[in-house]
Parts: sequence; C-alpha cells; structure tokens
Amino acid sequence: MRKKRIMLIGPAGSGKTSLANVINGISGPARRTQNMVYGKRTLDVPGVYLESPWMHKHIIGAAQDASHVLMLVNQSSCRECYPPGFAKAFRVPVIGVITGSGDRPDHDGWCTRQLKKTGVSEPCYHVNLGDGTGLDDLMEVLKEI
Ligand SMILES: Nc1nc2c(ncn2[C@@H]2O[C@H](COP(=O)(O)OP(=O)(O)OP(=O)(O)O)[C@@H](O)[C@H]2O)c(=O)[nH]1
Ligand SMILES: [Mg+2]
Repeated sequence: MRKKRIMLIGPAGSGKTSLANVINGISGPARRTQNMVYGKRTLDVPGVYLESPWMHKHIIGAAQDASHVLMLVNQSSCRECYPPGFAKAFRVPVIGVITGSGDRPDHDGWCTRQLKKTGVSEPCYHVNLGDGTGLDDLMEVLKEI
C-alpha cells in the first residue's frame, strides 16, 4: 500500500509550504509552489489549484494519497477561496487551520466562518508560522497520524 500523507490546501500565500516544512522538519524559507510537492509526510498543493475551479477535481483525486487534509485560511488575507461544502468532497478527515494567527485578530471570526461554510468540523487550530504560535498543539495532533 502506498504511504498516505497529510495534504495541505489553501489559497496562495496562506502558509502551506511553511507548515509542510515544519511537519517535515525542514528549516528554511518557503518558495511559491508551482506543482504538487510530495514531502516526507506531506502533500503540498499549490494555491493556484484551489483558486482555479477546474483544478478542484485534481485536488480531490490527489487526496487518494492523503490520510488527512489540512485546510488553511490566513488571517492576513480574507479571500473567499473554498466553495461551500468543499470539505465534504474528501473521504478522509479534514482539519481546519487558521494561519497568521494573532496578525489580524479582527479577522478571526471571518476565518472561522469560512472554515465552517466549507464544512470543516470543529475544533480548528490557530498557528503562526512567523513566531511558532500554536505549532506544538497542531504537531501533537499530527503526531498521531
Ligand atoms: N507571520 C507569518 N507569516 C506567514 C504565515 N504563514 C505564511 N507566512 C508567510 O507568507 C509567505 C507565503 O508562505 P508560503 O508557505 O510560501 O505559502 P503557500 O501557501 O505555500 O503559498 P503558495 O505556494 O503560493 O500556494 C511566506 O513569506 C511566509 O513566511 C504565518 O502564519 N505568519
Ligand atoms: Mg507553497
């Protein structure tokens, strides 16, 4: 059986590659992702795939290689990016992650509602890839995967 990975989806610049690097234990800056990147434990989906509705079927297809899906929303950029109910298209558990946590606390309600609308069940996790806030809690959950 093929190894299952943690799939990361979210709009461009929401922190998928930065978070994938943390999960894979890689240090260093993230570059804009152009293609699906299979990491040691992760499957990093470029933001442009999510932003192009005709690519959604490829995201759903690629999720066959995933044990879980992390759906990211960034506090700094409130952009509608998930179709309503999108989380329900996956047959594996979906975990909501709000990145940039603390950068725009006034946007937190919008981010939570965005995740709810896409069908992600609670709780969602708050992290900041800049200062490491919340990463321990999320890594604890991912350790069991
Ligand atoms: N301060 C802070 N910066 C963040 C956070 N998440 C992402 N960034 C920054 O935002 C930029 C883009 O992050 P990436 O991890 O490359 O974003 P991505 O989701 O992989 O983007 P694409 O590959 O274009 O889809 C980087 O400069 C990150 O350092 C966060 O939680 N806090
Ligand atoms: Mg990336």
